[in-house]
Amino acid sequence: MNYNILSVYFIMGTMNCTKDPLKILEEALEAGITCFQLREKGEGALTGSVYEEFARACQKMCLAYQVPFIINDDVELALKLDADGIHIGQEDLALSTFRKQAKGKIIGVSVHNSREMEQAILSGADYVGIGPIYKTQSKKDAKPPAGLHFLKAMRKQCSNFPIVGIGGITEENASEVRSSGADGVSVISVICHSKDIGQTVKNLLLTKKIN
Ligand code: TZP
Ligand code: ICP
Ligand code: MG
Repeated sequence: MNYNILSVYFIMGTMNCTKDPLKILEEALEAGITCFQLREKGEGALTGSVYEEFARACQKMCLAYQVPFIINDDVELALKLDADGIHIGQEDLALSTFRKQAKGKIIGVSVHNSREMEQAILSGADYVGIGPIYKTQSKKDAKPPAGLHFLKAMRKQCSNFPIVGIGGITEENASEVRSSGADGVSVISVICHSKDIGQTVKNLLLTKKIN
């Protein structure tokens, strides 16, 4: 996997949106997001055929912009739609099982400690998501913010492995996340709730590792 796709990694589900979700996705794609994850999860999440149709609409849009389309948790749908990848948590299906079913797909895993990090790599993950770095409103059951310390430690432990930071990341703090070892920043609310999505995405794309 080319880790440049992690640079500005947008995650969204309909429950994160206060205006048309597909309009939000289109504005974000137009402005240059490098990856998209559909995370239809929590209160008010779509289900059944409405969910599948929404996923297909997101996928079609990502394809038009040649941006990878990743599905959160739902391995079955990812295989059915032939998504570009899947992001799974520790409580989801065993990664090594899915790895065999999903040749060529991008697999991301959320990790919260050194052992999970090692296990994800051994099981064939393509990248890991580390967070929440800062306080987040977007995940009800989020663990307490880990700050930059854990991210720095994981970068030290695995010098080349693709890492994306997540949780409370904004245009203001994205540089320090990159400087702490993340190859990319993963965001929900800063894009979903932006008054000017194009500008927000551009600002995130401009954030750089300092020194
Ligand atoms: N996992 C850890 S934090 C988080 C997820 C899915 C939510 C990130 O959302 P936001 O709005 O960018 O803090
Ligand atoms: N990291 C990423 C990239 N996506 C997620 N859904 C998550 C952590 C929990
Ligand atoms: Mg999960």
